[in-house]
Amino acid sequence: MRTRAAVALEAGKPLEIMEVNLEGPKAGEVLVEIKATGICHTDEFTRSGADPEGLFPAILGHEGAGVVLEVGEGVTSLKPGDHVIPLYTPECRQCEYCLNPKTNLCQAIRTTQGQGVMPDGTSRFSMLDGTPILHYMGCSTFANHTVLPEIALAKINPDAPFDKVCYIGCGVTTGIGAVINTAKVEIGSRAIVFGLGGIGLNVVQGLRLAGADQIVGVDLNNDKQAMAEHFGMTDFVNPSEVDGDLVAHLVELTKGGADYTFDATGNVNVMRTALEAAHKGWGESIVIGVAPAGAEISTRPFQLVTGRVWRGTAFGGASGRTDVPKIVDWYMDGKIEIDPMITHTLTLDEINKGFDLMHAGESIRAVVVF
Ligand code: NAD
Ligand code: DAO
Ligand code: ZN
Repeated sequence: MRTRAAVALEAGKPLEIMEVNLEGPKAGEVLVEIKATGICHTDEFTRSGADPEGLFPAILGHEGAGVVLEVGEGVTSLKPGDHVIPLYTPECRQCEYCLNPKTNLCQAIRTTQGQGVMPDGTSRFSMLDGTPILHYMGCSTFANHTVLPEIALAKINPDAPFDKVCYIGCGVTTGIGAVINTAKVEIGSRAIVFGLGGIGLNVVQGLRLAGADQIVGVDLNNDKQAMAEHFGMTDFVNPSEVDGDLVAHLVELTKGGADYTFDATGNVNVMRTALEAAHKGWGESIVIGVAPAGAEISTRPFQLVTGRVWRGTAFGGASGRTDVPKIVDWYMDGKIEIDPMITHTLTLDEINKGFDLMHAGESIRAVVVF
């Protein structure tokens, strides 16, 4: 079949909207009509050329929602008409990683996914002249239709609005999951969230859901304060307005350091501040942000000797096929909020505007609706 897609032809260039060929689903695969997709920082990391593992030409996008149109041979858990969210972290429920409750990093299709191809080693997308186009993060949601492995699709409530729940495909789950699955925050905790963007705001609402008493938000941009307060932030700190040492200021504000701190900036200096602002003896710091290629974190080892813990999280520690449908239900039941974070809605033809809004710091999430 043919479909319309935003194609990343070369690193650093705007995406090009074009008709592409899409082969139907092979065994174990599913054809999905994408109805909406968020534009995330990670798409920009790859589009811009900053991602050393970025491959081109490719169809980017990994935060989508849509409807199953056709299933390949052997697919048993999905049928045409099912509503789904693509998963860049799949859940095969059989590999050594899926069988270990300590991780969500299913490895069943890891190698081929990283190479931009389906598990059989080939791409389903090509240019009209036959040149192959690579998949991205196993999802390629910047296309009106895409093909995914069955294990990379979460079946969701059919009443859920695509233009909102697509955000659960990355940002919402990453932020809330970091609190609930990775940190396992207890009621009454004190927490600090560094970076109040698309991920940090969801950490803030995850902390409110977990019953944290104090939720300190840290951001260089004062415009982020009002939205973060709406989602549960109790104190706001702009590091550029703090006299003296930021760690000392945060330790004092949280009466000895926070039980939990979260980096949602991707800046390794911020990651160090986050670790050192965690409480001596028990404070845990969770790294969510993805740092630039080659960047390294450092601190004095004595920070760990004296009981602070440094931990990382991918996709909020969520096992997608199991957890994503539950998070969609939380949204449908009003337990979590998404709508105010979808600040812009665009057509596929306007997708490059979504990246401009991100650079200008004007959007939390821009969503393309097909
Ligand atoms: P964003 O740009 O929307 O938000 C980042 C926020 O950090 C902005 O509000 C910015 O003003 C603030 N900030 C920047 N530098 C700062 C500093 N020095 N001190 C305080 N605040 C600062 O980005 P996002 O979409 O929220 O993503 C955040 C990070 O999470 C990115 O690195 C992204 O790649 C990563 N991410 C990780 C996962 C995962 O599974 N671990 C998933 C998705 C995204
Ligand atoms: O299993 O080795 C692996 C890869 C897991 C990929 C996890 C990616 C999480 C961070 C990327 C940001 C996603 C938007
Ligand atoms: Zn697995």
